[in-house]
Amino acid sequence: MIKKYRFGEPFETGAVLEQKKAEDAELTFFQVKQGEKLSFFKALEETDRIYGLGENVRGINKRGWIYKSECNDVPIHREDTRSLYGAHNFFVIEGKVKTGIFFDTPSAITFDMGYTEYGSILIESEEPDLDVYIIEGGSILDIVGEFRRIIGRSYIPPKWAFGYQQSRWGYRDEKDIREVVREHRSNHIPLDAVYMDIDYMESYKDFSIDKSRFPDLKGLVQEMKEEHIHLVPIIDAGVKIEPGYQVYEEGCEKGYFCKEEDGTEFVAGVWPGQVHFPDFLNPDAGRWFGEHYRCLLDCGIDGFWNDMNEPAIFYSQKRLEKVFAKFGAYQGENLDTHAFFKYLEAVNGLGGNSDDYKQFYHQTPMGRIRHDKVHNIYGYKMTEAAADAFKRYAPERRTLMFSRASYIGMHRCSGIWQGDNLSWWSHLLLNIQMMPSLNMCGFLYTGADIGGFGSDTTEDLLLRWLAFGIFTPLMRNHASAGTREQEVYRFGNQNAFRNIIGIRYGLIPYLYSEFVKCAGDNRMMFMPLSFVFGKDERTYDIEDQLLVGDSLMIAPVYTQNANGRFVYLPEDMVMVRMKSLKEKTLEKMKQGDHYIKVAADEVVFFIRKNKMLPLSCGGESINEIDENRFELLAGASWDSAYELYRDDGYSSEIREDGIIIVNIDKRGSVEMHGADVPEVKVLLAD
Ligand code: MIG
Repeated sequence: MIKKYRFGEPFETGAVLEQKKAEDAELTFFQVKQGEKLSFFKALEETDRIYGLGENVRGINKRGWIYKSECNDVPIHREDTRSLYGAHNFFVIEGKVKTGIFFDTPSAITFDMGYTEYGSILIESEEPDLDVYIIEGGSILDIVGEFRRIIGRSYIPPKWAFGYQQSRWGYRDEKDIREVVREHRSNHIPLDAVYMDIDYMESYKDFSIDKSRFPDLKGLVQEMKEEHIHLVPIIDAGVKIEPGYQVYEEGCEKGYFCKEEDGTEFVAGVWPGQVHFPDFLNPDAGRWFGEHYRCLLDCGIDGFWNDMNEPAIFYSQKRLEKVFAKFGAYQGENLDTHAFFKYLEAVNGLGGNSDDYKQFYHQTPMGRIRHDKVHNIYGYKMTEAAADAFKRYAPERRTLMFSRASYIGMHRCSGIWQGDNLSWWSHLLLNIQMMPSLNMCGFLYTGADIGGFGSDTTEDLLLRWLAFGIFTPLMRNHASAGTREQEVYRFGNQNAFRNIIGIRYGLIPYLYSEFVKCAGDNRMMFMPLSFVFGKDERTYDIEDQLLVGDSLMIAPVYTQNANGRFVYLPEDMVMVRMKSLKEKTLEKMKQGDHYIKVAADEVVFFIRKNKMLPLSCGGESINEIDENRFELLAGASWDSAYELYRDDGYSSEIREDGIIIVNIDKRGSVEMHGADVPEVKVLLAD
């Protein structure tokens, strides 16, 4: 059951689709106090666990740390970071009683989840206007399902977006792009997309193309399509201030940029130097910005990533000027420690300064509003503007879209990537642990920068990361400028890379089928074991194994120089060990603890009891996957069942008759129901 409680007059974020009447009664689940901030207090039971909060650091159980929803550009995030790129204010308290809670507010809110006092949680909202939703009844999966139902169906990307994708901030021109494609194709490493980072633009101007580096983008897109490669350009939030540049001129003329109190446009510094921020909270401005994606759609582009839309600010012009003035005063001085650190503080305080978010305003249907009060939905509204434009200009197909900043609600029109991580083993673990939290908040199409974005990767980290990444819907290798090159063909063990990525293509029909079913039924695709095996207390502590869809459990290796790891099986399962799609062994294993060896060039995962995995023969791009022929992997002498969903992967709707029901009985005979049943071969583990 869902109850909604209203405080003040909240700004409509768009997160919840179902318009529900607020309760007349007061919220009693929390002790509510209006002091300097609006606060919500709740004592916890010793054994309560807390799940959710989407994109955040630390483990799956969020108890014991303090998180702040305030979309932030944090390229070096660590265990003690409080805010990342998204704001996902939904969580579940799981204990003797189970309760789902969603704080719908576009401004900053802090979740002290047993940080100040392990025995209680304290939630503090900067603004007094917000809606609180309380969901009670049923299991944690029921609660998540109920929440997902009110926020609406998750975004479904085109099927090619499940292929392997290669990116790097540093591909400068069409020659670089062609080389990436050639290296993959000639080494038979599967690939479906290559990314265009900010260098394709002319002086980092949105919707411009640097002609000296991309003389014929339309031609290049066509050439790539023939190789079954999609090009995916980046779009940044800030619009360069440059007289004569059309987007800038139009935005000024129409009054579509964010303004300061006195009505002049707010000036920030980002990649292009000085920029204005489009006012995405003004629907007309959003529509106008969305129209500009057309120039790329018209070149045949069918995928985008929206960046820097927290919005990230390197400096605001006014603060920069103040700091310059300060510098002047320091010049020629003998800087003592105090003065020196003041100096440093001033410089370091230029980027992402929260006071800058108080300097500009939005013109919304609800009136003028200061940015900090709606900060957390800025990236969401940018991305929604793009997605609405795709519906207008490319209605016949799905367009790939994912964003860096996000708020719940954006999950209906876009995926996210998990921001700038680092080539750290701990960030591989973070990637694993973030998946279920994001799924709880509606974000199904997601993945991290495989291999790590910042700092230098190593061959073994990349191999292990890929061995996990083959399960994430977004599987993209991406790295920052200035770091070690990390396309897989740069490393020695070519066979291992080719085979691991090849395994992904065998799994795609299963992953896609699970993805679409989870979107359609408001379910999670990545779950901690405890969500399903809740009666088994051992599962409460397991934060490095996940259930992936209906049939699989994974237990990735995420430490360097490990030859294997301990795995806990909550029930009897089939262990699948693969060196490649062809070289694989199946073995039935008993419920309990096992030490499993996993070499760096292997993928090991588990098929649940009475479930099965339909495995395809793979391919070097999505279009090569034969969805009419499968191997069915399962345990011998079990009854196993699976519902396989298939569609063309491009048209916008879920196909009603796309499901095939597959059963294998104890003797190993197969029965299938549905239209166009595939050819199957059964592979059973004894
Ligand atoms: O300030 O476009 O997260 O993926 O490569 C860095 C350059 C700007 C941040 C994104 C990253 C991208 C990079 N961008």
